[in-house]
Amino acid sequence: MTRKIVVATGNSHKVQELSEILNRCGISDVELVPMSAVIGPMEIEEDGQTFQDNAHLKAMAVFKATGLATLADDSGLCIDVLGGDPGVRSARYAGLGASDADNRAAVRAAMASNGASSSPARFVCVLCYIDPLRTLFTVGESLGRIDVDDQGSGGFGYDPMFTPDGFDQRYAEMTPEEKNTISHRGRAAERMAELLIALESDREYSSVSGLTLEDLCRASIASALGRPEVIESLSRRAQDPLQRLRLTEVLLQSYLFAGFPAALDSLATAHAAGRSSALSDHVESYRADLFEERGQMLCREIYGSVYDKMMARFETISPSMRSWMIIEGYGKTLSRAGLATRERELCIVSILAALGRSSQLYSHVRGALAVGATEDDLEMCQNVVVELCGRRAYDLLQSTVRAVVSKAP
Ligand code: ITT
Repeated sequence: MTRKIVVATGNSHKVQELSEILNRCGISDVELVPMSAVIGPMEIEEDGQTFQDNAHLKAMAVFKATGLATLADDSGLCIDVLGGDPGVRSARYAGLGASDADNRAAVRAAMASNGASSSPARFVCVLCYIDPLRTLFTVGESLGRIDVDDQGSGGFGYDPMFTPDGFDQRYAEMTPEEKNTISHRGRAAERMAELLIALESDREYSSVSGLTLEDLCRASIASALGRPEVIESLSRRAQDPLQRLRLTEVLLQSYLFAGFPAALDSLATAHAAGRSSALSDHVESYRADLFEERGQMLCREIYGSVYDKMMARFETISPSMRSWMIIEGYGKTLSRAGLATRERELCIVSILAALGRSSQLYSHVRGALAVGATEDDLEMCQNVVVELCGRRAYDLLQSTVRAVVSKAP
């Protein structure tokens, strides 16, 4: 069955390039639909300070308006002699409503006033994907050089001025396939395709990956209980960037339940045993409003009809704690790219069983089922728990699962 993803852009070149790239990456069951075909043109104020913030703003606006899975692209050109300009203002460097030719002329004028006819530069693209269960970000860059004259007639925007490193042709002189293979958008979209394929089907993922969901639950418990030998062996098996990203995410989120020192120790252990470069770890710019928004969305997804009651109760106990939980916990940490919500919840269930936190465990078993986990998934958690923590934790988890399932509508 073909899934539709709305592309939150008014730039038809982006839709075309993204479609070609995702197709090439083997995502054949996805149809990218321009937002104009679903809701018509929409004004979205791009007032973020970073590409990431703007990509999120666009994706969130269209996701809210349509309720459909949405992909947004924020991109631009950063030129060294202009101190990184035009950057996030690339589309409106010559003013709101400026054409591509106007913007190129504005770059030419700015470079001339710096006495430069050429400069190192890079294109950056941040993609943000939002559906009801997750928010994913990927980033791609292409390094090269900007010259003030135009050459070639392909592509769009600053393509006639940009020569990527290792080539002597401008982007505008390349075929779409040549550009898409090496471009910032190509890189970000390839990475997004990897995540979408991996998160869509755990089963498929497990068969090509060294780390299964069971292993991620093991890593969670090992982080909370301080079992470096388990983390070492899992880290050695996390070969490719996607596996490292998933392991890192599991260890990072363990801080919410086991505290910073435990999470930091396990990240250090995983890093040392990984042999390769740093484990993948993506620092998002801190935006409390953004985290609050997506935290509320995720928390509501997990807690369903009890969400409002729970929030009201927290408000009477401690408004600060309520806000930390939503902003820091759900919005900043548990909404990050790399793991599906169901996977995050099963890892949390494993940790809570290991730590014997019975009332939180009850909520998260219910939450795991609400975001698509099955009773088989919970049985898998029980097996991991008995393996690493013994009978007592296993009994707690088993009786909790029974209690939740018996109360399910
Ligand atoms: P949406 O916001 O509606 O997606 P936009 O074109 O305004 O469309 P951005 O705000 O992300 O998009 O600005 C991106 C600008 O950066 C774009 O208009 C070009 O000027 C430039 N740009 C981005 N990717 C480019 C590429 O592959 N080739 C040439 N110029 C590019």
